[in-house]
Amino acid sequence: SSLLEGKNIVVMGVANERSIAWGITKSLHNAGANLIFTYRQERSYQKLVRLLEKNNITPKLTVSCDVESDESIKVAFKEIEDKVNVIHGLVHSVAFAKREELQGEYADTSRDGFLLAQNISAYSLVAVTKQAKALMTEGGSIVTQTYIGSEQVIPNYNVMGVAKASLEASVRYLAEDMGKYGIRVNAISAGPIRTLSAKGVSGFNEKTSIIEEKAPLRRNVDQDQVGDATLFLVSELARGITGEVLHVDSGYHIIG
Ligand code: 0WD
Repeated sequence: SSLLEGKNIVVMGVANERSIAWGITKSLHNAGANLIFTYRQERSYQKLVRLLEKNNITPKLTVSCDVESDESIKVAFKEIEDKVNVIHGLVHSVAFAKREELQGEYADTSRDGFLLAQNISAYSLVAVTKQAKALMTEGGSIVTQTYIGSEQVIPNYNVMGVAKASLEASVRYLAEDMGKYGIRVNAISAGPIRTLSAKGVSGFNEKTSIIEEKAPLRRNVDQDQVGDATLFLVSELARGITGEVLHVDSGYHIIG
């Protein structure tokens, strides 16, 4: 399809082949988008370059961006502005919490662990939206990735569940702010998917077997399903949708 022909889309958060952002990359590429990637670690950059080569995807640009730093975000978007000028979409697929705070009791969360999770997993969307807005002069669509741990108590998800609640509230406030500029802001709430980040949360296997047992579709979701749903939200097909959290979880969230 050519849903995104001629559109410049920024993708943040490809760490490796298992990353949700990699599933998203394939969907956006197949829809004809020009892709701009941001990465944090050198290791991820190396992996990304190899993955892109292997899949015959030529990136429009690849820039370093650590969302914990305003300076790094500023420099990254300045480079995007200089080399690409107008962007039409941004995919935010980054989160972080200390491993020791993704187990045991939420009540034991430290102040700095709480703030770190909020900083990288929630505030970062606010910071990048502000920068992206300046380059979305033809309107645009911003999509972030959340998880049901924001709505319900999911064992061990703890500090990240609270950060995702903050992320989802940010999606709504940002949607209101950005709407007048023709920019939509939405989230996808994916079911559990085995990735590098997911390994940091204790009891992951349990989560996927509960989906197979209880979700209406009786199977887990994968990166490609999240990729296609993200493509929908980025594209004009979703032009009437903003401030929404779209569950891509085999229907698990409707089951009591
Ligand atoms: O089950 C899952 N895996 C689910 C994940 C279910 C529902 C939602 N999600 C969310 C995650 O919470 C996250 O927001 O999806 C998003 C992507 O997560 P992922 O694909 O599971 O994880 P991973 O492959 O580890 O990618 C996360 C990226 C990594 O990229 P780099 O290049 O840094 O290795 O987020 C990155 C993380 O390191 N990240 C950062 N990127 C920029 N600046 C930062 C940072 N400060 N911290 C972490």
